[in-house]
Amino acid sequence: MIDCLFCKIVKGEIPAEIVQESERTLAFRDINPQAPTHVLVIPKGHFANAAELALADDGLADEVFKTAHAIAVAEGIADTGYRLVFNTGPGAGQTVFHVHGHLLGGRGLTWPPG
Ligand code: D5M
Repeated sequence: MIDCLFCKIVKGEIPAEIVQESERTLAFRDINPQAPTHVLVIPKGHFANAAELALADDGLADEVFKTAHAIAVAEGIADTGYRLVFNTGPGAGQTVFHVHGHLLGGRGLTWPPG
């Protein structure tokens, strides 16, 4: 999608701190981190949100989840605990409409979220 920020990161048109890349997924550090580890995990293909991704290609959703967990292990936060958040829709705080999982950890995380 032409005007999608995360599609531009996938194409290398906008810089990002890449954490992990596979044929179909990309993970990079959030520009405005909310925790010591705050990584965004995305499919390279454009899907507006988590529901669209799961309906279109649930194998790809699986890859996104597995990628997030592998990064949590690599960052040393898998054992203490981490949060994987998919804000879905403006009412939930989604601002970039290319599905992304926020992988958050490295500090105590309270519940409920704001
Ligand atoms: O989350 C969108 C997230 O995207 C938000 O936490 C900031 C992050 N963001 C925005 N621009 C960039 C760039 N250029 N690099 C890395 N991270 C970025 P949402 O759930 O849609 O509110």
